[in-house]
Amino acid sequence: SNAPVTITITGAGGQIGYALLFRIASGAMLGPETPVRLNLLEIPQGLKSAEGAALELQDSAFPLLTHVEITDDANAAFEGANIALLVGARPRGPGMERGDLLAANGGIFGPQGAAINAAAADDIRVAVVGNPANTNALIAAANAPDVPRDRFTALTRLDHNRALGQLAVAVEGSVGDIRGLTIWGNHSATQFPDVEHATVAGDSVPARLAERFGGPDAARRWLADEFIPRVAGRGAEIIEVRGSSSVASAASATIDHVRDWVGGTPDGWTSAAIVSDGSYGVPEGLISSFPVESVDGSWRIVRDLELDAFARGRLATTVAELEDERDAVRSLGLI
Ligand code: NAX
Repeated sequence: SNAPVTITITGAGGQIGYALLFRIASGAMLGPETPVRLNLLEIPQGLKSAEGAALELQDSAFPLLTHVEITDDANAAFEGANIALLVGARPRGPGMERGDLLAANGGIFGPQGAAINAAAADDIRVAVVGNPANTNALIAAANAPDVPRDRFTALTRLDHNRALGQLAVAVEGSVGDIRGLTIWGNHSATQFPDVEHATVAGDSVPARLAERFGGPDAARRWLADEFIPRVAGRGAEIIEVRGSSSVASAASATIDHVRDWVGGTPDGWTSAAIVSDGSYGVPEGLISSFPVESVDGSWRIVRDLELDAFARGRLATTVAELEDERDAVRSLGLI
């Protein structure tokens, strides 16, 4: 049988951690043939919750789960890690300025990057979920000079999946028939969910929307005034309706991201925040969401998509925010 894959999960005692662990142990992320070892990293006050989850993992008797380790020591947690899911982060507290938030997260993602550099396996793949995810990934990568930059990614798959869900309703299609959707930029309110190249069961999505809303101008208004704000604001909507932030959908998107990264994207492109090589004018080195395919275990940016003036404007706005965050963490000495 296959050798076990070691997966480190930070913030494993939290909400998303709880939703992730059981799906990973069941084989949803790496498939039914791959045994998994779980290393759970928490801060001291989160250890009990992680221990409780570990007891329930034992009680679930997952045949693929070979070992669970719980620790508050980052070097121990990333020892031999093949996959790292960085979920634990410092949320914005009352009265906290952006600089304070970035500094607090620098204090988490800097040392975790260094521990990954020191202890992880050569094939380490990192997915940052904790917010601000893109910039936390940038900080971790900057502190792991021996790890190839392209191993550090941030999650925009939840935004992608949210966009699929909204679009399926609008075109009266099913999410599984939609291709060619992209989330560009930052995992934040400035993100740009782009349907210009999307198809549903082979039909052009913009054409279907024009039919549905009574012409291309009306379709464009719906995209700008309803669809984009709904997708970008979905996190807030979930908090409003549910009384607590997205958890199971965030875990599910994390599973999708890693499953596709390791296993490929035979059904066409998806979205992930990866280090920019300068494509589409996104400054090199920023961790920005792109249309990506996974080929031989690596993300590749889908090239040569035509962006119209609207798309270029939206992309410029979200990239400017990423540059601001990068400049802020640079001036704080975090990268
Ligand atoms: P919780 O507060 O339930 O869990 C966070 C856990 O992280 C806690 O148990 C805490 O003790 C632990 N933690 C804090 N600092 C740590 C450190 N230095 N090392 C290890 N563990 C640490 O939050 P949860 O709902 O699980 O959300 C986790 C993160 O995901 C948040 O930053 C949240 O903003 C972010 N999200 C990101 C999403 C995305 O699409 N990228 C969507 C969902 C979510 O909002």
